[in-house]
Amino acid sequence: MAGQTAESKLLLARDDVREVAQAAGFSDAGLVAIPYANEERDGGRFAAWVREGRAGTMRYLERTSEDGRLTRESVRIPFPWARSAVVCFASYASPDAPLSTKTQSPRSGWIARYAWSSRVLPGRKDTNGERRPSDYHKVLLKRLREVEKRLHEQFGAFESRAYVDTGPVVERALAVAAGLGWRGKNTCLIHPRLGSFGFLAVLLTSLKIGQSAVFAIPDRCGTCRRCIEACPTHALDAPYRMDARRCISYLTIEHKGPIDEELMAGMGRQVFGCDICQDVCPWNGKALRGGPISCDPELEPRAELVNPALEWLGSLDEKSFEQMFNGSPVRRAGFLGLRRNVAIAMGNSGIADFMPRLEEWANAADEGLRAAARWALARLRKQAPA
Ligand code: B12
Ligand code: SF4
Ligand code: SF4
Repeated sequence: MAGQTAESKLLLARDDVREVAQAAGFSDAGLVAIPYANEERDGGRFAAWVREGRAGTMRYLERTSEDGRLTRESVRIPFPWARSAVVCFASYASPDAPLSTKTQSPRSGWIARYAWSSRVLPGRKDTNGERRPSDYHKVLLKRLREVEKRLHEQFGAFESRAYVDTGPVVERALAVAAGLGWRGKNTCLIHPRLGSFGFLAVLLTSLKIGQSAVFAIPDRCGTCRRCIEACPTHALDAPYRMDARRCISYLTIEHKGPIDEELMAGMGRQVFGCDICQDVCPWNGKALRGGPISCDPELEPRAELVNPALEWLGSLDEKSFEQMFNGSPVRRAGFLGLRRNVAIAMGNSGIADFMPRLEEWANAADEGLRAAARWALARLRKQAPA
C-alpha cells in the first residue's frame, strides 16, 4: 500500500485488503461497497426466511430495529456509517481427514469438522507438545483485529467493527457480494478454489472503496443436486433454501430440549453439527484433491474427535465433558445436549450393547435426554432378534 496519493489514501482497494488479510493468516479476502447492488433482494429473502419460521428458536436472528425492520435485513440498519465490508475466508479443510459420508464403524459418531479444531500452545511444541482445543471465533477475531489495526495504520481514523459469526450481519450474503465465491444450493458460500469448508469474518468500515468493478463469481452448481438429495432430514427443501428447524446442525447444536421424533432416524450418527451436504459437494472434493490446502495450524484436527466412539462420548461425565471441550465449539451443545445427541446416534447404530447406557438415561431428569433415550431404546428393541 506504499506510495498512495493523498486522495486515494481514503479509498480501500481489493488487492491491498487481500494482501493484508493473507498476511494476518486468512486464506483469501474480498471487498464490497455498502450498500451493494443486491442488498434489497437479499434483505427481502432474509426477512421472508425469518417470517416463515425457518429460523426455529434462534431468536437472535429475529431482532428488530426501532422502526420494526429486522436488524439483519441491511448492514446499514445497525451500522448507518458503514461504507464497505472486508470479508475474509479461512479454510478449515484438512486434506487427509475422512468424510462423514464414508461408511464407518456403526460404533462411531460424527462431530462436524469445523469443531475438531485445536492448536499446540505457543512455545510448547518441542517440550510436551500440549494440544488444546481452539475455537474459530477466537482464533479468527484475533486475525481480523490485526487486519483492522493494519488498515488503521494506513488510513488513520475511521469507524470499524470486526465480527466472526456473532455480528448482526448475514455474512454469506456479504461474502457473495464481495466476490469470495457463490452461494451453493446447500446455502454455503463456495470458494472456487478452496471449496466451502471455510469460515467467514467480516470487517465493516466507514472507508469508501477505490474501485467500482464488481467481482461477482457466477453460480457453478449447474444441474447438480447432490446436497439436496443427500440431506437426510430434507432440510434443503428447495435449491438455496434451508429450513433450519430440520437441519441436523441446528438440532444438535442450537436446539435445546426434546427433538422431534420424526427427525431422529434421519440424524444418523451426527452428534454435533453436520457435514453431509458439504461432504457430497464436488467442489470440496476438487479443492481437497487439487489443493494446495494445508491445515491451518491454529485449527488442526484433534484425532479423538474424528469418528469418535459413541461409547466414549456416552461415558463422559460433566467434569470430563468440561475438560475435553473447554475452549472448543462443541461446548455450545452443552453436556446434556451432547448426551441427547449421543443417545439418538446410539439408537441409529443398530447395536444392542448400547442398551444398558440408554436404560440409565431413559429416566433422566432432562426431558430432551429422556425422550431421546426412550426413542433409541424402542428402536433398538424393535431391531433385536426375537
Ligand atoms: C444461523 C446460522 C446457522 C443455522 C442456519 C443455517 C442457514 N443455512 O441459514 C444452522 C444452525 C442450521 C447453521 C448451520 C451451519 N453453519 Co452456520 N451460521 C448461521 C449464522 C449465525 C447466520 C446465518 C443466517 O443468517 N441464516 C439465515 C439465512 C436466511 O441466511 P442465508 O442462507 O445466508 O440467506 C440467504 C439465502 O437463504 C438466500 N435465499 C433465500 N431464498 C433464496 C432463493 C434463491 C433462488 C436464491 C438463489 C437464494 C435464496 O438469500 C438469503 C439472503 O442472502 C452464520 C453467521 C452469520 N452471522 O451470518 C453462520 C454461518 C453461515 N455458518 C457457518 C457454518 C460453517 C455452518 C455449518 C457448516 C456448521 C456445521 N458443520 O454444522 C452448518 C452448515 C449448514 C448449511 N448447509 O448451511 C459459516 C458458513 C461458512 C460457509 N462457507 O458458508 C457461517 C458464515 C459462520 C462463519 N462465520 O463462518 N448455521
Ligand atoms: S447440514 Fe446436514 S441436515 Fe443441514 S442441510 Fe446440510 S445435510 Fe441437511
Ligand atoms: S453439491 Fe452440487 S448443488 Fe450442492 S452446493 Fe455442491 S455443487 Fe452445488
